[in-house]
Amino acid sequence: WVDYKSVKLYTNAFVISPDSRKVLLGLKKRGFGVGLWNGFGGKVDPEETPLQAAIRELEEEAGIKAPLEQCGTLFFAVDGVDAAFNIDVYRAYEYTGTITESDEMRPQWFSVQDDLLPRGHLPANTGHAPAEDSAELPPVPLEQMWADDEFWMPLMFARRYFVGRADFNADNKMLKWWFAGSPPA
Ligand code: 6OG
Repeated sequence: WVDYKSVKLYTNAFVISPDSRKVLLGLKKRGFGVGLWNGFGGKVDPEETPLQAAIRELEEEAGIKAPLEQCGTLFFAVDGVDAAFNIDVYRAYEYTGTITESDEMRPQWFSVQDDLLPRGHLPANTGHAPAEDSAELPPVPLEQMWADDEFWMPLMFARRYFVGRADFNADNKMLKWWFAGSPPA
């Protein structure tokens, strides 16, 4: 495993349709992870909690407010980088406001392909119906996302809680990883 000197707190937030068939992602337009699709998030500032940071970053980057709940914690270490990433992952099944592109992120809805969904039943659709038919949307672009995402996203879409770690070399290639989730509901 990659060694590191310190840990920095980050957030990453996903808005998901209640049937888990659609997810809102953002294309990172600058900085770390540029050109990759991801949830909305960033560094936790010293005076705020991770939940406050998650709500702030979602609003700054996508222009919307959502009742986020934490659904996972991820740990990433990159060879040659002193500070490892502790990323609290949040999800919400509803939002208010108008989804808006920002300097940092271009938001877009994707349809969640069957590979990322649990077999059999998903939890009942208790919220709003999806705004559009997910069949018309492109699938989640795993080939243009961090390599860890395909391992924990199925746990998130199944409404399970998850933890895990992934270590990367200096070229951002994922070297070693483990992920675990709470039992299926
Ligand atoms: P800013 O640079 O925008 O925060 N992030 C990662 N997400 C995934 N899925 N995998 C990784 O593997 C990641 N490393 C960082 C956390 C960076 C944003 O990118 C996420 C933040 O939401 C290495 O402030």
